[in-house]
Amino acid sequence: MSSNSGVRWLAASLRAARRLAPLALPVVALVALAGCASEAYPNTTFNYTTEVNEITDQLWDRLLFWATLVFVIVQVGLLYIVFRFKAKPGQPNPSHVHGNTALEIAWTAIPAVILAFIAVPTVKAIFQTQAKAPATALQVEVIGHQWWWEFKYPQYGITTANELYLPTGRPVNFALKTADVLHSFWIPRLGGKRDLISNRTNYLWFTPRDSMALKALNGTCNEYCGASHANMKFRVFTVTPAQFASWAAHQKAPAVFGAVVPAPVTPATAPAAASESTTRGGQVGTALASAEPATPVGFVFPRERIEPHTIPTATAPAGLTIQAGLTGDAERGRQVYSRSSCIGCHKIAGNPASAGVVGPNLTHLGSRYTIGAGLYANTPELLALWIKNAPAMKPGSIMPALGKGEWNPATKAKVTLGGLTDQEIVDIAAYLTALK
Ligand code: HEC
Ligand SMILES: [Cu+2]
Repeated sequence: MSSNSGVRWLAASLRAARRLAPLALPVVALVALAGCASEAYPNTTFNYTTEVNEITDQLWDRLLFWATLVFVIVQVGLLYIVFRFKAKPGQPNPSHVHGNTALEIAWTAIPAVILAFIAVPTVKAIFQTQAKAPATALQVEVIGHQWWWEFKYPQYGITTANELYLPTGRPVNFALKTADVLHSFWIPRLGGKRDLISNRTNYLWFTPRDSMALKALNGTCNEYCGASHANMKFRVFTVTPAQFASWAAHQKAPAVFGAVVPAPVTPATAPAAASESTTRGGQVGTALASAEPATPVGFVFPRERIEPHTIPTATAPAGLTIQAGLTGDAERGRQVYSRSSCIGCHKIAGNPASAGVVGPNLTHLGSRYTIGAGLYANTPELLALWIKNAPAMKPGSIMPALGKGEWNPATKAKVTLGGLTDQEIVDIAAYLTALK
């Protein structure tokens, strides 16, 4: 490229840039807004909700400052040289020089100084965010599974799945492990994404600020882990220490079975179904119409505080349906559940038959808001469809299709022997919904 065509190209570029100039201000404003408006961007990580995202954000601001400074200086120098030394007609070739010690020392030393300005705060931030957690921290063991999250609170003897309760004002120390492949644990609003690595425990700790009390937050897997990686979500509920204590005390105990209000799975028969029905057997045997459990359940995150961006919106796949008009019976569901394959994979404290550890712990499923690792709302209808054919609801699901006549991708055959009828499924859904 001759120097003339280079200059022509630059001039054309400048003309194009001038045409685009009016766009510059809105673009800058948009980028700036994206960074600060946490209400408009409810999953933003650029806010100070824990020490970890504060440290990270301050480091980022500092790097951005130095990077911008260098960029501006380099560009101004570049443009100056381009215009000051452009070829003029009749001008002789410039003289060639070879080496300039002063210049070379300068352009080695200046970047070294700039790097020091970047390296010192970076290394400091690494040490701060990798430090050992305070001894008083709440311990939470996080175990990634294809494709769901197991949460254990060893200090409280609690095992749960896909919904994490965190008290504010107390450091929480996550011990991150995986049961299979790599995963990555991230709650954007609280900051501090960290990987789950096979045969190793990673740690991450932070303290949700008091201002974060009573918030529902999204959590995701951020390391590609197979077919349903994108469906491996979880919810975080930040609560006050007193609410946490109440929740934890109840989670430790078996579910209160009897707070059952079996809504019909399909709206068709709603009025008729609601009027009959009492629980048969069961530990409690309260009337099904009564919404009040016999024993008070612990604190559950209030539904009205759940903001739209944390409510699952997935709908059941076309073609997967449950026969209309069936009403679930929780006690009958308990019996069917307790003699089905479920018990080999799931644990329900208080149901001695059910001691599996392959799938999520279902002890208090009725007080969770989501199923399928945050993919679906926990409604009796979606729960029934999930039990009928989990792989159709979530590609690759390790939980097999269990409804009679359903296609089971694992065996490449239709479910026949031991397949559940729609009535049995709806009964099991009523049982699980009753586990508050
Ligand atoms: C072979 C093991 C296996 C069997 C059998 C099994 N499940 Fe599952 N179940 C799983 C796994 C694994 C998951 C997690 C799937 C996911 O989210 O990717 C799961 C998820 C669930 C969930 C959603 C839980 C949550 O918090 O997201 C429910 C409810 C459930 N199973 C109920 C049942 C019932 C009821 C039965 C019996 C009719 C049953 N399962 C049989 C392995 C099994
Ligand atoms: Cu994952």
